[in-house]
Amino acid sequence: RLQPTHPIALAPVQAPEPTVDGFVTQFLRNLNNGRGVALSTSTANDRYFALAATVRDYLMARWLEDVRRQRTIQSKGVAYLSAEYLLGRQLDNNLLATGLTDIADEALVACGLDLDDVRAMEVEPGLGNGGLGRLAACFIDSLATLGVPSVGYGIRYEYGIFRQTFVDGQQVEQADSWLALGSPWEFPHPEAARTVSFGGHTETYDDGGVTRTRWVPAWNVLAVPYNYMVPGYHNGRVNTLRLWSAQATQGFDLRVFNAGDYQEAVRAQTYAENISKVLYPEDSTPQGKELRLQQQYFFVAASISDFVNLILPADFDLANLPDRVIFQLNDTHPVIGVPELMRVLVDEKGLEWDAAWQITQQCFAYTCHTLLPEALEVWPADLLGRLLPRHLEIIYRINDEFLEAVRERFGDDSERIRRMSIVSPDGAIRMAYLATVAGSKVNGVAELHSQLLREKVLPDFDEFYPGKFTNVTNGVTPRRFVKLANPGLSRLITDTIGAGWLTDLDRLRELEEYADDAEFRSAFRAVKSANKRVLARTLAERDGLTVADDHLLDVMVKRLHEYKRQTLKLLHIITEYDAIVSGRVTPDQVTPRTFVFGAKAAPGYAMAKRIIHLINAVGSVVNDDPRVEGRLKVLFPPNYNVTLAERIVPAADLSEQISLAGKEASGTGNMKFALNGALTIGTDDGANVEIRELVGDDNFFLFGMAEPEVADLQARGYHPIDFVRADENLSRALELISSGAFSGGDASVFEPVVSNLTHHDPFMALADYTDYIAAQKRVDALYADQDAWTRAAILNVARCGFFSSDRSMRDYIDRIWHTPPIL
Ligand code: CJB
Repeated sequence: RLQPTHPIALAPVQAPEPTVDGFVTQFLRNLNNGRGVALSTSTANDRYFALAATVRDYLMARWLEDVRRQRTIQSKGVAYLSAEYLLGRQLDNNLLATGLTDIADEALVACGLDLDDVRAMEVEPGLGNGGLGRLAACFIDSLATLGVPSVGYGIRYEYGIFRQTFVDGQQVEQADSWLALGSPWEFPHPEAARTVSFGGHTETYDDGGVTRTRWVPAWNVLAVPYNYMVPGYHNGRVNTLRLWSAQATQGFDLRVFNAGDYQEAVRAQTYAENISKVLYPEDSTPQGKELRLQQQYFFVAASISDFVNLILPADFDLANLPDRVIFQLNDTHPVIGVPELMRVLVDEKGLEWDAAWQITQQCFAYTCHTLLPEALEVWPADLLGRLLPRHLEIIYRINDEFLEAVRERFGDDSERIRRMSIVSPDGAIRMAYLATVAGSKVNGVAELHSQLLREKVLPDFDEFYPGKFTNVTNGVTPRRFVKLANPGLSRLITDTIGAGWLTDLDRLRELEEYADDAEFRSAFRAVKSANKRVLARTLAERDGLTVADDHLLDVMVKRLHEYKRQTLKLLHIITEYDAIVSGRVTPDQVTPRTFVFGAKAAPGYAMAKRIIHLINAVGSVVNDDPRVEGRLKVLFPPNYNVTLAERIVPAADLSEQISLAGKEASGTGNMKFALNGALTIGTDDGANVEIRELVGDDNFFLFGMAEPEVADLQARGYHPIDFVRADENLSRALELISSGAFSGGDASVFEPVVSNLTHHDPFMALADYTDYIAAQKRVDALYADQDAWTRAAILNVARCGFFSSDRSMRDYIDRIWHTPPIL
């Protein structure tokens, strides 16, 4: 215990003065002392770092206090385990949280600088692939805003999601070296590194008459924590995100180096550091790669060790662990944490197996984010056994005892045992089953998804564990996706219903009555137009693209995946184009539309990459065809990311959420668009169902088969060619692609896409085509009546407050975590 005597050391940490003078002083101090440069000689990067440091300085006192207090109170908190956090830029978010945006703006002007120029220096940390990683980022924002004690645990990938470029319309991936100029938001703590072990074997030994097992690993790496502040909105709360970076236990081998074998000297170091080198760019399709399992165990083992050995007091009675923490498993990626906690409790802390299992079952909960069977992770037993031999033994024992309990309940039903076994018939470990057996709760991410999860994916488990399954519908943070992304709309809302809605998003309901107010409607439309101009500027600067004025902005941004059906969108565009060039309609008969795509394809997903190529190919033909008279435009800015989403979402008129029913677990882009006043054209899938229920059928363009119809058609036998024959527009659109119209006459280029659709069409795009086109006609009709359209858009905003991630967090707290806010 420290015994300081100086009064300053005794006082709480002081934040700088929240005034322009205070800000300027701190900023210059950071520039001079932190960067070692004068204002006059500083670079843009120096200024960005100094500004970030200044914002940090304002947050620091609260952060230190919140950490100190939680150490003292030791109240129950959330340890959110996620392999991905797709954070987006930090500067504006942190300025917003502290309420310092205007002061910072003025302070920089007073220094002869422009906040926008400094802003532009920030590189977003792309430490996630898509929805799952972005959800984790929204959740930690909401936890801080609600004042819930929580730590986000994850991996500090040296390279995040790849940077996408297009070369001749085809995706080319480049490494995302987001750390090249350093990161001003992180605090490394090498002294708090945890050792994480791999390989080797297990052995039993006699411990005073008791036979125990221990793991004798073959190699270790160090997990070095990097802490990030997670500030709540205007509540003074600052939580922590702790990302682990892999480091060799020893640096290079000096002996080997001196002998001249430089590569060999750093081999072990390189091997260790590869663990946190790069984010796997697969979305919804886990790769059975050894390095990926290493990553998963690496961050989970470090996190559990951090919590158990560093955060808990030394004399903590581990029987009480469930009163102190809930480890939330964000999909199956961290599920290896289950046998790890068992190993720690039994092998390291000496607890009896049964007691440890009791504790473990209360300390985990599992969120499933998918229904695609190929996305449920399984690990071959030999791989797992080679890398984590003790964990494999523990998994086998968990499985044996679980199956014994199943037998007790249902008798020796070998079919059921085979279905429910954590170990599959071919010896692979089903991580979703392990998570379900170990978790106190299992949740899906939207009502429909949770229902299908229970009924179709894990029905045996639902029967065996009544009450274990629950739903928490996803949400998005209104701070980033309304306030920061759409300042115009935010101002209009505050001017209309007053402040306070940003942390109480249900209050948006108060806007409903203004849907019929002509003045409000025109203000609302003006905001949308202004947002389109901002987007136009962004795309011009970023990609040299031009956005026409007065077009309906029709947007589909999300990962490229066949189940999401970007091809269906493309077929609509081609149909519109074909109608004009074939002379069936004149250009002035079509609604002027700009179609915006944003999508990355997993580098190994050949079909997805072909579809990207096709979108670009269709775009260049449509955009350059004078017969279209500019009434149809296709824009596909490369490298869609959080920063670009913040520009696209507020500008959109129409949100495309057109996955095959039963495939999109939830979607969260759908929520962001609706909250920003875009209307949705969508299937009855994921959270679309709940959006439509809330906004009303009149304010949502529903089309396509519902999930039971999909299942029906599948059962009857799906023949896409029948749908081609039944709809001339569809056959013409496909024919146009096949003819080489979008590939300079070379019919072979997109042949695989067309033949896949006409012969297989695993996600039934062709079956939903006719209804989709009909729904697009309803879009055109409503858009022609701007008052009616705007009314519907306003009602979307007013009725979507439910989709705040603050509500999601409250649901998790009530249904799963039982971790009250500590304010
Ligand atoms: N999701 O982003 C991913 N990656 C996966 O591996 C599995 C699912 C998405 O998670 C989001 C957050 O829950 C969902 O909204 C989305 O539907 C799902 O595809």
